Order: sequence, then structure tokens, then C-alpha cells
Amino acid sequence: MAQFEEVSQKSKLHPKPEGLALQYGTAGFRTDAKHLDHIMFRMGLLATLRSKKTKSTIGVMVTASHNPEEDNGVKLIDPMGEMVTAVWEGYATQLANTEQDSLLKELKDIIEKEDIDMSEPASIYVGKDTRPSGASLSRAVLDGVSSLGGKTHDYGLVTTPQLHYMVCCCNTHGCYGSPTVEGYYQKLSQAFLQLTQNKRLLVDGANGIGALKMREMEPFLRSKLQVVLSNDSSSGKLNHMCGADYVKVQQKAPQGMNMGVGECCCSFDGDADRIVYYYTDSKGCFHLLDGDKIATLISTYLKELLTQAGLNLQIAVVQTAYANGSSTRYLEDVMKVAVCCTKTGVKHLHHAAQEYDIGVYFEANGHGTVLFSKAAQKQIQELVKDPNTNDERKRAVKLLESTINLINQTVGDAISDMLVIETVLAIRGMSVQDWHAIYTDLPNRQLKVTVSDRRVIDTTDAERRAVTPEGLQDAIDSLVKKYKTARSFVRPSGTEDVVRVYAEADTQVHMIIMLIIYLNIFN
Ligand code: NG1
Ligand code: ZN
Repeated sequence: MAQFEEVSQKSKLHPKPEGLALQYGTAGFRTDAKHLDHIMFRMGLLATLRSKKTKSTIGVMVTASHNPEEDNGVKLIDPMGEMVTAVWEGYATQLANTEQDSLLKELKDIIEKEDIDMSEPASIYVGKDTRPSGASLSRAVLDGVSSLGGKTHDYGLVTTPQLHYMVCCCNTHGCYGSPTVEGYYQKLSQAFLQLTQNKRLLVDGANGIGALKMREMEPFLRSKLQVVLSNDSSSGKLNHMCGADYVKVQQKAPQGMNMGVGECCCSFDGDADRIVYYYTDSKGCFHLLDGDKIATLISTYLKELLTQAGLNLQIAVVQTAYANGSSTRYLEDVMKVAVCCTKTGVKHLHHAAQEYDIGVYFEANGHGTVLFSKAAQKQIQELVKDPNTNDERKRAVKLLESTINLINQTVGDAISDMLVIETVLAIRGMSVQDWHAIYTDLPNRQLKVTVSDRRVIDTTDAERRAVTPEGLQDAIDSLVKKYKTARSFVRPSGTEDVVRVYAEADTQVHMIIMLIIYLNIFN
């Protein structure tokens, strides 16, 4: 068919190495950038089909988030800024792994299965993080789109959440905001400026796109937030000894940050969709405030505002198995907030959070946001306008409205989350130390173990129990029984070729003993 002639020609410029098979994982494809050119071209093709099918703009983000600088990756963004559906993830894997000579057949199979009208126009937004491989890989995406006649808007260097925001703005015809980087800064800063007072904050930019975009945003914040950036150079290595993942997993401060005692600091990850906070005390001890602490702070704040506003809306917190047991207990027992646990990966948390009037979701690693249902937003907006609302209720409901404008509801967003956290701290008159003291984390660690085939481990119950290999869960159970409040699980990573082991217990010593026994199980 003439329609596919160009695909056929251009795909030869992006040949697939024979035998190479990759999987659309927790957050798209992710591996050494050397192996990704054909994947990018093919994701350009698939995004074009998805755009024709949904009659909407689709996003393609070239990033490998917290992975090392040599890696890269790609993920597709659906019309409302959410991750693509499981069925399309399946198509992505099929299209990526089909050998060169059957590419057209695979493409036509998808068109047929999805009954796609190829005469529909297609529109694709493309963005990339600061990795050196990003330029050529995003060109491969553009090549894929144009070979199927789709139109592209290349945003160049943007954070992952900025691209999610653009896609959502475009498909909601401006209702969510204006689909430009400036529109994004304006929307967030307007809401922030209404809410907060002056503050100084140390920000570790992970030597990535977040640092770049924070600099761009600074003038919009009109010195209300004095951001002191470190790890903001394009010459520093991305995510190397810095960034949110390093800080969370190593439980220590990033290199290259000049932290004063008690000073409030935060780290972004490589594509600025995660954030964690921390400080060191006068004894030099490091204190981490991770995604669980963020979820607690935000949900407590929102719950208080709902009470003051007299609004009967259901608020829930969505976590994964990695959430610290203390946070779950605090939320359920003290806060009396519903807590739900899903599999790892924001697409699962996002989906679960959509079930509530207000769904606060955060992975322990600092990836998360807040979703307000349409009905909840409507109630809040109506109450703001209601002339009969008294002053106290009006203040609370206006703060709720501003929070809605400040939060990036399309996906977890380090910049937006940072502004929400700063606002909550300012309004409640809390220091980072007060926030940290809300509850005490149980000692915990995460380890990576390399095994010959990580797929031998299959899990159930939101990844908290291992079904295979036989005997593994029994071994974990007998380990956990020995210590108070101990919890542990093992799961195969969806972004790296490793198995992740997690343990928490009442004391550091017990937690470490558990990990040592674990390592013996695997060796
Ligand atoms: P995997 O590799 O599947 O554990 C990691 C993170 C996820 C999520 C994705 C995508 C942990 C334990 N896992 O997934 O939470 O952020 O990367 O970036 O932090
Ligand atoms: Zn990320």
C-alpha cells in the first residue's frame, strides 16, 4: 500500500538489531541508549495510531528518569495526560520486538484490531530530558510520526510532567491551562503567589532538566521562594551521586549540596517527576521526608480544609508496598483516612486515586500527586461563589481551590509538588522539623539483587507476597515473624534487570539481620 511506503523506507534508517527484545515496563521502554533508535521510530508510529484512534493529541516523552545518564527511554502519554492503557502497552511491546521484515504486518494488525481510520489526522507532542542521546532519539520519534503523515510539535527540553500537562491542556482545549511552558509557569506561580510567604529552599536538580526548568520558573515566583540550586550544571553527570532516587535509596544527602544545619532541602529526579525533602540536624544526622511524609502532610492539610469548609468529600491516600509501615498506621489510626495499596508504578496508583473524591497518591520514592474528581471540583467552585458562605468556610474553600490550581493532576510533578508542600508548610506555620516529627519511620532498606532470570518471581496482593518460586514466601514469613512490626517483600523490577528486596523492622539491627538472611536466600 502506498500509504506505508514511507514507513517502509524510513524504517530502514532505524533498523532493529536482530534478536533484541525489550518490554514496555513500569514506565515505558528503558535501557542503554545505544539500543533504542528503532524503538523510538516505532513509538512514533504507535503514537500516531493512538492519536488517530483517540482523535486527540498524544505525547511521547524521551527520558529514562532516575536511570544513569547512558540510558534512555520512552513513554507514551494518553489524551488526558495519563499513561497509555495496558492493551496499548502490549502493542508497544509487540511493535518494538517485531523483526524488520514484519514491521508493516504488525502495524497493519494493530490498525485492524483497533479499527483505526487512517484518514484521521494525527497530532503528537514530543519532549526530552537532558541526556546527550535525547536529540537523536527524539528525531527518530519525529521520523516515525511523519512517515505516517502525523503532525508533531517538538517541545525540546521539558520535564516529564510538563509534557503531560501540555497534552492535557491541548485535549481539553485550554480548560486545564495553556499548552506552553510559559502557561505552565504562569498557572502554578499564580496559585502559589496567592498562598505563601518568603522562604529559602535548597534544591538538588540531579544535574537534569528539573534544574533547567527551575531556573526558568524563578522569575515567576517573584522571590517568594528563594531557590538555591545545586547539581544544576549540564557538565555534571545526570543522577550521579545526586537526585531523588539516590537520596531516597541511600538515605543520605546528595553530593554537591552545601547544607546548613536544619536547612530545608529537596531533590528532584532526572526528569523532575519525583521529589524528596530532607535536612541534617545539629548532630549531623540526616532526616529524610519521602513520598509517604509528603502524602501525610498534604492529606492532613486537605482533610482539615474539608472540615473547615463543611464539605463532605471522601479523601483517601494510595500507597504501594514500599510505603513505610509507620505512615500507613498514622494515616489509618490517627488521621482516620482511608488507605489503599496498589502495585508499584504510578499508573496503578493514579487509577486507584480516581476512585475517590480526593485521591492523594505517592510512591515512597516521591512520585505522586493529588486527584480531585470532577464532582469535588464543582462543589468547591460552587462554594467559593456562594454568597452565604461565612468567612471561615470561605477561607478554607478558597485554599482548596488554590491547591487544585497548584497541583499537576496529570502526573506526579516535582516542581508542582514542591510548591504545594511549601504552601502547606507556610499556611500551617510548620518547619521541616515539625513536619518530620508527625510520625517516625520504621528503619527500612531497599536492595537490588541480580538473578539469572528475575521473571521466576511472581507476586500477588499488590506485590506484597511471592507466589513463585516455591518456598520463597515461606522463607520470608518465617523471617518476618521474628521481629516486631517487621515487613518484607521481594519483586522483580519493571525498569531494571534486577530483583528488589525490601525490609523494615522495629530497629536498624533487626532490619539489617533480615537483609543479610535475605541475601543468603538468593545466593
Ligand atoms: P521498578 O523498577 O519497577 O521498581 C521504579 C520505581 C517505581 C517507579 C518506576 C518508574 C521503586 C521501588 N520503584 O520501578 O516506583 O517510579 O521506577 O520510574 O522506587
Ligand atoms: Zn522520573
